Amino acid sequence: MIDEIRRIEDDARGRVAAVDTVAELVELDRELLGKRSALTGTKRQMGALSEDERRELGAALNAAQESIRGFLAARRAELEAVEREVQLGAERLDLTEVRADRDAGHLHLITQVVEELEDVFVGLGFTVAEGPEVEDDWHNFTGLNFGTYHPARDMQDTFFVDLGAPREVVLRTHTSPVQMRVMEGQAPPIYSVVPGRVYRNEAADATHLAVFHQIECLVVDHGITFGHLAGTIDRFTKAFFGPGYSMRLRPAYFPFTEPSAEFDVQRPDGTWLELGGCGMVHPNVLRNGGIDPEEWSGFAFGFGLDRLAATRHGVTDLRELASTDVRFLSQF
Ligand code: FA5
Repeated sequence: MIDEIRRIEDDARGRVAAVDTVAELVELDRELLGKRSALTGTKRQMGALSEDERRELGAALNAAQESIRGFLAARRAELEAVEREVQLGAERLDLTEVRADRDAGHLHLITQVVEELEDVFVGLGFTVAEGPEVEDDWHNFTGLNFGTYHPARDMQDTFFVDLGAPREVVLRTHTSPVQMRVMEGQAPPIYSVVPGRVYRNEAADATHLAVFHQIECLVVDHGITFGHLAGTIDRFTKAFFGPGYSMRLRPAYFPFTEPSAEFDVQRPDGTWLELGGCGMVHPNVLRNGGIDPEEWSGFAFGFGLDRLAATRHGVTDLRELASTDVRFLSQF
């Protein structure tokens, strides 16, 4: 009978190896180890044997069962791996194909300009900060010294988010709220730049978009003056635009800076374009950010990145920057 068991085991090994699918293997499992299997049949004949013979045979039977289970499990693992490979192959999408000769994508002009400006400012010792695009009233307006009923709130047509109290949550209208967040998060000296997307409820035209980008700069340190502000903007304009461009500052009003100015750049054809606002950080804003205005002073500016990029690259209509036309995008 021991020989018979060995024969069953050998036979099982061959049959298991010959199976090609997991489904067939399940069938074979039942046939080899189930109630009607040859092994179970052998077990039934054990009653006629002596106790010693039964012990010997029992051990052989168990060993054979274990081996057959082992053959089945090993074959199952092999077949499952093959089936997985086949399935992955069938579902495969090749997203890696790069046609280096043409069709290769690249960063959008605005992203390129953001990265370039970050490099310039990081080189000057600034750190890059970020803030949320969905902002609360405090950071976007009130903390920046916009009085609740002050008409300056209407300088920026606001998209309100239907969340919380009425007019409490907004899509940020400028990157200036990140000034507040930076001041809340760290003590001076502060040298931060903040590029980001901003939103205003405006009709799009050649110089306006409803979703556009700004880069904000905030400096707070001992003894900062308007001279530092003007010098920084001048250096930046020359570095970014190169020869042929000049700049001017015009007196202006922003609730969060005092004095304030607007900053224009003159194109080589003599025309002027308003690029941004700037000024000395208002003492109320420093105080709201937890900074003592008796000890520290600072300047801030915020430029329109879309206008900056368009001006340098001779794009005459900002709406092109939001287009998906490859003929336009591939030029940069
Ligand atoms: C501001 O947004 C102030 N936060 C700037 C500032 C920062 C002042 C720090 C003082 C200190 P203003 O609304 O002027 O200011 O916008 C700044 C610049 O964003 C504009 O000069 C312009 O270049 C750009 N800009 C404004 N509106 C649009 C628009 N609809 N589309 C494209 N660019 C715009």
